[in-house]
Amino acid sequence: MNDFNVNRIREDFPILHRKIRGRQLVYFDNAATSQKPLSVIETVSNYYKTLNSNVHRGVHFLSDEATNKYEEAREKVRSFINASSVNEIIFVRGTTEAINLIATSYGNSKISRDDEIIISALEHHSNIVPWQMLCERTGAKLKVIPINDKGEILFDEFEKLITEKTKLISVIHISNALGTINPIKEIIEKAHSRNIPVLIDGAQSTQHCRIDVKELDCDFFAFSGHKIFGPTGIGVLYGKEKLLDEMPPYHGGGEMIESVSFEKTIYNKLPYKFEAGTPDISGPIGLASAIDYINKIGIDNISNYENKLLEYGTTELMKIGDLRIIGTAENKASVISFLAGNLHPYDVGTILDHQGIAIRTGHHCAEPLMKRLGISGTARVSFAFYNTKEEIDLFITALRKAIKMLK
Ligand code: C6P
Repeated sequence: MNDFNVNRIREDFPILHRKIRGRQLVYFDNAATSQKPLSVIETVSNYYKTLNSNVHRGVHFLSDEATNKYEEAREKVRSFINASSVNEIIFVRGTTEAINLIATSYGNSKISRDDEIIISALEHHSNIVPWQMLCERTGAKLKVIPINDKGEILFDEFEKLITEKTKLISVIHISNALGTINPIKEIIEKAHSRNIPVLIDGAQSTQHCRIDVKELDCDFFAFSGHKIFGPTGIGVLYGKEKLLDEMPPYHGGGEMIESVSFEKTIYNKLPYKFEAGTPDISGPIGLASAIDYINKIGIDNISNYENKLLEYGTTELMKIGDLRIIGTAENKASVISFLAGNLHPYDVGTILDHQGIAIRTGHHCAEPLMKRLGISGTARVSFAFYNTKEEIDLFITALRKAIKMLK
């Protein structure tokens, strides 16, 4: 981490210099969305200033240039996650849309009555509800891998859930609510030994650790641009080409067709088959800029630094009496959920906000997980590589103050 200079990095993020209620902003809500470096903001702004045009349609110069940038962005994403081909990179709105695409397109064509889909107790609503909707449509069944009290999935139980009726396994890589890092490589290996495809919800992992879809051998992988320092409204669905090729389109309309007549429509080839209508164009271009930024810092440097923040934050929080960390898995990313005594997380969050500290409170879109843990929600801090130990100190002081006030 010798060349990792957090103060230098912070200069790249204009919003980090904002004062909130007269105090220096401490932004610890990175799992909800990350902040953007100036290079990303300027890339998006320059797109509209100099490049704005529709893609894959025009014969004119601007359209050609916009199309090239859009497709260069696809190549950048391919290389970032080490996919085999740009045909495996589908631009979508975010993780939520990526999972809905699979649940609808793959689900409707490959899953039927009495088939089984396996998810885990750690899932975000985005990786629960689309499968429930599929089950309602088809009569398939949803099975859930249980977890222990630390927030780790029970691998033995997972193995027992697999049957000859299991048609898909869809699991979260890193829990947004607890920070647990799931053993996805082992899950994928086990699933593949039974010829079952696996979807990984990478919404909370792509910004924290190196993703290599070829090495993981996952069948589908989903992530959101806004959580990896890119714009909102753009995300990525990776899918193995063979599987995507066999799947029917998700949305119908322009761009996803080869030819249309009232008698028959021939669909476009990958990846365009899944990108109906005018896409978000500045989004992928902004996302490519975010990937450049991550590559410049180095994802391994990011992981190492964030692990130090996690360790420091956990140690300092544990010094506070009558405070419980929710989610104590052996393998964790830089997310810490906690409950202070019997104080309501919302009250804690509100008082922290008055001191310029942004955290998230509530069920974190993981209501079944909260139910499993016997709580209604938590206060959650989530760190990014531009956060500092000094900010953790400010947070701890403010939290002690909040606890004193609320008791
Ligand atoms: N979690 C959080 O504060 P979208 O909204 O499509 O970009 O991502 C949805 C999503 C899916 N899976 C996981 C693991 C997630 O964490 C999220 C988003 C945010 O934890 C907002 S609820």
